[in-house]
Amino acid sequence: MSIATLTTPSSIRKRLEEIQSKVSTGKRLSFEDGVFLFQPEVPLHELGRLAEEVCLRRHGRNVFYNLNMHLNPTNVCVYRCKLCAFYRTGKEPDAYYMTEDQILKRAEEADRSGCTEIHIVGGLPGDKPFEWYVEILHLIHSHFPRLHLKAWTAVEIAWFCRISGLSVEKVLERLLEAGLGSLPGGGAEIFHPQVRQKISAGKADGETWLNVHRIAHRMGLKTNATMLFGHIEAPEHRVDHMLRLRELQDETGGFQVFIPLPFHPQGTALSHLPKPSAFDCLRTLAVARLFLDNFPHIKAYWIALGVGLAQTALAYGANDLDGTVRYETIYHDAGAESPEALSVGELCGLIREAGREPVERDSLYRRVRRVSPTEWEIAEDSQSHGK
Ligand code: V47
Repeated sequence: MSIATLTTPSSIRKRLEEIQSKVSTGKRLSFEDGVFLFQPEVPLHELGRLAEEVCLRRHGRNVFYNLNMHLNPTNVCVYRCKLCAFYRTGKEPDAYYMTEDQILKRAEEADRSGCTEIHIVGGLPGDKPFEWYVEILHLIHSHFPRLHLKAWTAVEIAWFCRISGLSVEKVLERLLEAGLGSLPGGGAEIFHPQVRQKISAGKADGETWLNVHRIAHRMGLKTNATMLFGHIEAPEHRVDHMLRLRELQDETGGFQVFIPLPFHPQGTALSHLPKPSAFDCLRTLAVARLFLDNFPHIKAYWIALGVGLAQTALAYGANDLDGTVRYETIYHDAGAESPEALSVGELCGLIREAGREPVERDSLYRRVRRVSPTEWEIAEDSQSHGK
């Protein structure tokens, strides 16, 4: 008799075996399956093993990373999301707006150091017109056209529609003309209104978030999706969130990656809550890999998970670590203890230690070939990695 048989109730074991058989025959997990897998009685290692199997089937031993920097043009925001430690009302001494010179300097540093991507998101100040956001993209793109601009979440796009009176299509058209490359996955939080209204009242609701991505996909843009977990939500809310993403992905195919983000309470209005445990983080990543059968990639964002847990996540279904990252503020303001940045050597070392093969990608998951530390090109066989 195995240890797992001894420690797992037979009803749980039977159900887990049904799910294992569904996964190995390529059948989809139901809402109820997803909720079941979040039960602490379901052995984490078995869940992880199953998620790893799915991941290996899709990607072999490849684990992706990129060279990127963050740019948060302002921390001033009209919204007062309880989940957020980053926003300022505008009156505090540390409220800021980056100048054009500062933005260009950051972009120049990114370009000079061989980055392929800048990740741009920020607060939404009440006094800046849509043109301000367009100009930020245009400024960077006109000086450094090689840099992919992964910019503005769906919440920001919905705000731009509101302040400009333009449709989502028109807003995205303007941003594309200015140099937009893809949309990051932020702002998704938890779609279910019961939770969303409590953690991020006022900003775009779940349906609006999904609709912005739907329209972006129809226009040919690739986008990412996140889920903020480990605060006041229940397993049902997490699975509901993933189900809505899976349905939209069936419709459009435009999502590249799912990124489960553990909540960091420090400095937020929810600072009384504990952080989600390492167990919970690994379980959530593994369930995501199994449930989101139509998402190519699952990202273990090392800034949010911490380096050790992100590395461990590579055995629980994740196949992407995000990037070198520099100038991240949203998580560091909320107490994240992860380093400010990782070098390429450190990232590759983490991946190799986990028994995987590091593969540099660009923001669209095309393989990058390094000519030198700062010079790069897209490899010819690159298209196959997007699927
Ligand atoms: O939407 C904010 C989350 C997100 C906190 O697309 C917090 O490749 C935890 O979306 N504790 C922004 N999480 C980050 C994000 C992201 C990160 C990396 C890669 C990509 C991608 C997207 O961060 C927000 C929110 O869900 N967040 N505050 C907090 N206190």
